[in-house]
Amino acid sequence: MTNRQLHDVLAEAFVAEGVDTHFTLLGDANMHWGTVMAEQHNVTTVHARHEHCACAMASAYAYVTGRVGVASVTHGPGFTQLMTALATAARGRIPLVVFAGETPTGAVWTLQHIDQAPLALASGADYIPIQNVKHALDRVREAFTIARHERKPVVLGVPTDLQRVPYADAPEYVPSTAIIPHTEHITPDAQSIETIAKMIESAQRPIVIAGRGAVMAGAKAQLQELAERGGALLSTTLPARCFFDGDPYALGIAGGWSSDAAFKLFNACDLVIAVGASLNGHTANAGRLYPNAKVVQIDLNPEPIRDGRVVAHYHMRAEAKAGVEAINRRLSKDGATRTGYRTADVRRAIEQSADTATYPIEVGTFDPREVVRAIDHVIPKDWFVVGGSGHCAFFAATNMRDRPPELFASIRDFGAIGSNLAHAIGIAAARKDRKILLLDGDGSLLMHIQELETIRRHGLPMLIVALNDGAYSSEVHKLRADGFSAKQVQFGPTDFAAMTRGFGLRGQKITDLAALQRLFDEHMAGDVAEVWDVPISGEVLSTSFRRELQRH
Ligand SMILES: Cc1ncc(C[n+]2csc(CCOP(=O)(O)OP(=O)(O)O)c2C)c(N)n1
Ligand SMILES: [Mg+2]
Repeated sequence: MTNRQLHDVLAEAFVAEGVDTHFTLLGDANMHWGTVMAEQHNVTTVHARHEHCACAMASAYAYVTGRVGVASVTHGPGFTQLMTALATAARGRIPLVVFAGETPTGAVWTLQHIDQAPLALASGADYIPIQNVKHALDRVREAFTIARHERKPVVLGVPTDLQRVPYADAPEYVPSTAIIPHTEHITPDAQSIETIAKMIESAQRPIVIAGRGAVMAGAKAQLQELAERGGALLSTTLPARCFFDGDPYALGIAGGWSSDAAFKLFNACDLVIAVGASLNGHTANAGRLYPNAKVVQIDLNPEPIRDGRVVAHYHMRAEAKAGVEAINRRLSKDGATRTGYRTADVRRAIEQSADTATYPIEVGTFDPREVVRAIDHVIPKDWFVVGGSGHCAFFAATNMRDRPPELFASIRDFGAIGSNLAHAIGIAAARKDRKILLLDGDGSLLMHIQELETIRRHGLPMLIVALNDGAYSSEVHKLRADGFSAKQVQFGPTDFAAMTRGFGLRGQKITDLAALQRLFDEHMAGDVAEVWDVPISGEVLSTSFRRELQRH
């Protein structure tokens, strides 16, 4: 094409980076590039109804595929909408490239101008401006290199007038994958193996924590062997939830969301062996979970400080499976397995760890724990489950069983509500082979409910469960604990079923949990996304809130 302009060349570069899916909201400053991406390169283009959601969709897409997610926005107000999604991606170490238009460099004044770079930088993202056609391709490669290699969001700022500059003689683009150094297989270090084996041998009450790195490495059997040899209990981070379900010594999630029984066992443990887990503030419950334990971290990229805390006393750089196998080999030399923490009493405590606290349930509502268990019962195990964000997210995460952690995502890294519908859309775009189940609170869903229209327009297959207590219950419980009225955050239930039908989807109010199987069969026959509006009691406290509010 002889009349190629910079936006054509930039689109070609993105395609050369392997981009085949793109999340956007088009405006003056990205509409030419976006149209070329969609129509000349057949890049699957998901048109969101809010830029925050486009960015959150791209983040979830990147999270589940391991590829660089791509979003694009127009300049000024299109860009300022991104802040929460960018901060979430930055904290979640999500590789992302955001194509952001900038106002024209040649204009005296433009209504929508704002200095975009400081905003991006404040969110934790990088900002790379393209200021000259000659360096444009280098900047694109740099953006993808940083996103891939450093696992962070990078914004490429491209002024609209520069995008229209003819660039017929652009050189061939060399993608970032051609220049990123190949990471050699790391052989676990013999000295580290010996040190860790000795720590295990001298521990009385060790616990293994598996993170997403362990799940991705497929290290379940190796970790179970390690725990058995070392007399350790097993636990997971939230992203690795259910990894050891069915094992009698599995404690469930480590952290603020631990059961009371698990929390007590963690409190008394003297050694934590974390594998493929960053040991962030959630997992360590800000230092409260295992205050007296020595901590060993086995990870490809061990980081000494996370969320303000020194995470471990000893690190071994290794891939999860290879590292654990090496320790198992060393432990197997003397043959014996240790009892350690695997006593009959502990096993009984784990068996009895279900939350049985009772609460008054208002008429016409359900106990959220029962709701999630009933939903878990009817949803096939091969569905992809997306977690929510408010108080109710705890119930959704802890009442589902035996689900592959590879088919679970809960991106909570900035603690924002409102992104989960967008996450579910990004995952639906990434995993076309799966049906998606999203469980989210009424407040979070309403924050970006407009994306139901995106779901309908793109025909995305999903079932959304609105855990509807008509309130920001997270705030309800905290305000009450602080001695305040909760009225300011209790709005009453929204009719999600009617609203969803208004968007052209199926909507169903759930009045009987026994009817879920029939409703599920109807949903499958319907072949269109659906929202189940489930009235839940706002009175049931999560285990984590019960513990936290007591500390208050
Ligand atoms: C973007 C954003 N705004 C506000 C908050 C504060 N906040 C945390 S949880 C929550 C309530 C969410 O309500 P809902 O989704 O219904 O869940 P519930 O707590 O009621 O179970 C709010 C407002 C936040 N975390 N993120
Ligand atoms: Mg709510």
